[in-house]
Amino acid sequence: MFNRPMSGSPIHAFTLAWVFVLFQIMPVSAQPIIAQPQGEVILEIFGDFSNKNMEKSAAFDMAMLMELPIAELTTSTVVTDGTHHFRGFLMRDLLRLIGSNGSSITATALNDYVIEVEASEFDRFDVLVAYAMNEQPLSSRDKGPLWIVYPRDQHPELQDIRYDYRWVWQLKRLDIK
Ligand SMILES: Nc1nc2c(c(=O)[nH]1)N[C@H]1C(S)=C(S)[C@@H](COP(=O)(O)O)O[C@H]1N2
Ligand SMILES: [Mo]
Repeated sequence: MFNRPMSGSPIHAFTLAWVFVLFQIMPVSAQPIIAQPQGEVILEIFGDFSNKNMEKSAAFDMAMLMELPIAELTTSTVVTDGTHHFRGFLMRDLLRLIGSNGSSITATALNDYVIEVEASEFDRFDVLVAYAMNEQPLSSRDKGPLWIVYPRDQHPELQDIRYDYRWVWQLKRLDIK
């Protein structure tokens, strides 16, 4: 029993003191500030998250979305022939940026197609919000400007109709709850 570390040891107290000092000098909120969109808003997010840049939402133009860490993926899709190279950002990086507190994400498209997805899915899989396919920007005539793309070739369990309908193209809005 004598060689067990004692909870009141000086090192432990020192560590606690250091953590306390860190909290004093850190900014109150470690949340990144989301800038105001300068261009056309192409994605707007509503609901249960902490980091807004509008009164009730977080609004993004394309330039802001392209500042997120770039994620790439080559996969087949259910609506095109062969495989394609997609570039965009990870849905979970976007949710982290806005400080999402929700467990359910509802995605809405320009044609008012709506689908609800569990937020934990975006931690389990590298789901992209793509803005380019085969080095070309996605246009709104062709699934763009934003298309939710699942890594379907990388995970056989995603090759399923239940996931096919989560590939929302012409994504315009997310609601978090
Ligand atoms: N914006 C938008 N995305 C959508 C849909 C839609 O109607 N609008 N349909 C979903 C469904 S039901 C499927 S199976 C896949 C493929 O749909 P498509 O074959 O009509 O392109 O896209 C999904 N994404
Ligand atoms: Mo479908």
